[in-house]
Amino acid sequence: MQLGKLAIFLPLWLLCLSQAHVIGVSPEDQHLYSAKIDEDGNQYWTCLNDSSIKLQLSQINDDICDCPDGSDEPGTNACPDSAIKFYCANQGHFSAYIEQFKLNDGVCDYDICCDGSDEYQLGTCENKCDEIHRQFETYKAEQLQILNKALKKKQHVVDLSQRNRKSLINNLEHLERQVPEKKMKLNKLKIQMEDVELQEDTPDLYDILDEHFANLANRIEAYKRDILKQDEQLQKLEKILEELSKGYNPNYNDHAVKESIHKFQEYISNKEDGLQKDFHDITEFVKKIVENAKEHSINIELTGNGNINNDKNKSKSKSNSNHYDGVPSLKNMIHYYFNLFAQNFLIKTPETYVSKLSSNQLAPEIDKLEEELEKIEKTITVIKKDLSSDYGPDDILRAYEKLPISNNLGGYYYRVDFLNSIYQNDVLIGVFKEYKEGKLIFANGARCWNGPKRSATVEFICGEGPAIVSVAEPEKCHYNFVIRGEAWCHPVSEQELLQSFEIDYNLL
Ligand code: MAN
Repeated sequence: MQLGKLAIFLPLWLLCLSQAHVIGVSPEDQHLYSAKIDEDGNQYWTCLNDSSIKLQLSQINDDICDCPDGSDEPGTNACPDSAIKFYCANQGHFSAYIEQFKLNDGVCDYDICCDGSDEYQLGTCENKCDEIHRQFETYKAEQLQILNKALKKKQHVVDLSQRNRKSLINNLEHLERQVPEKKMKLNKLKIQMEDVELQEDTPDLYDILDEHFANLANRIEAYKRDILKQDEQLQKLEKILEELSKGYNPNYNDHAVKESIHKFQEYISNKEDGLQKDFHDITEFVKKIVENAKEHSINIELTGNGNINNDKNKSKSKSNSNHYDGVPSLKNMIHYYFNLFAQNFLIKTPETYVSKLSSNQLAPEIDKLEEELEKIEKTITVIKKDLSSDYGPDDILRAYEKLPISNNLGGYYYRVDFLNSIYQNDVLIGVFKEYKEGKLIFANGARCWNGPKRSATVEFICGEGPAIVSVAEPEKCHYNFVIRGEAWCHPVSEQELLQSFEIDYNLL
């Protein structure tokens, strides 16, 4: 089918005829320069950014700027402010775009247009793409070899930073595990301390007992006086009866008198010795009991059933229990009731058992534990902050944490301790502040004479290292460091290599 006939059936805007090759335009964009046909069958073209501006096809690349965006002059330098660049095909190498002002200026810009097409009007630049591409391939191979070596070294650095991170995490976990255990121990000690303090503050039960015993002693003293009085009267009575038994006249044969005297003599012969010695020293004795009780109670330990279990007292209490079988002596009675009282009122249950340590012994232990805990918690905070800090991709700076580097540059000895500080001879340039946008920031260094505090920015480049390759002082006492190292290398694309590639013109 002929194109003219097709035009009858298709809307005009769809009818775009293929246009001859437009110089300066890439093959992908050639379609933008296709001719359009108006209602009268005439071919035309419109500016790319303004379709109201209709141009003849011959106005494209006619060295006169017609379109505001310069799109009608892709192959000339007629539009000075045009953003449009000239396309070089660079067959055998990489196609590229060159600024229009470089077109046909008599200079062969082989670094961009290796085919010399930027000088197409003069035709003075022969195509050097084959040679340039050969050079590029050699450069690429060298660079990739260096880079692969560097990336292997980088992997070791990454491994080291991961190991450093891991050990930090291990340390954190170890410390975090200690916290609950230590807190529990501290709590226990504090509870013990409270109990001990309470115990120490509580009035001594034995002092209270002492008072009770003193009352008891007074009452016993009163009984004793009564008994002594009665004893005195008894002795008087015995004396009367004794005199009667010696002086009565047996010849009167008075049966009642004889019977009474006989019973009296029987009474005298069976009579026991005088009063016990204990009985005479009641006050002293009660005092001694209280003292003994105090002494013994200190050694009291608890058994599971809450009974007194005092080894020292075991044999005593056993022998004492034998005494309770008979008529209790005053001494035994006091002992018995004291034990009973102590067991019922003085013994604490095992749950409320208090430490044998005094508050003076507990306090330093608590202080020590509190200090330990505080130290641990501080370290935990520091580690957590460290772990959440940005140390670059793959945490790379962590690998250099304890590996400072140094170099003599411009008459100064520089020492960079990555996450710590930078020194110029013995002058502090700055302490590590942060890692920001790929750079290390150091601040708060030694103040400059009549100037600010010293500070620095550290940038990194890929290459053999780590090494300080340059130090500049763009402003007074602010320093720019460049550090080179494999850790800052990364795989590169062919396009990136092309950008760093430099032609050896001697070989052309
Ligand atoms: C020293 C060095 C220099 C700095 C001057 C400022 O000489 O730290 O880098 O510029 O002091 O007085």
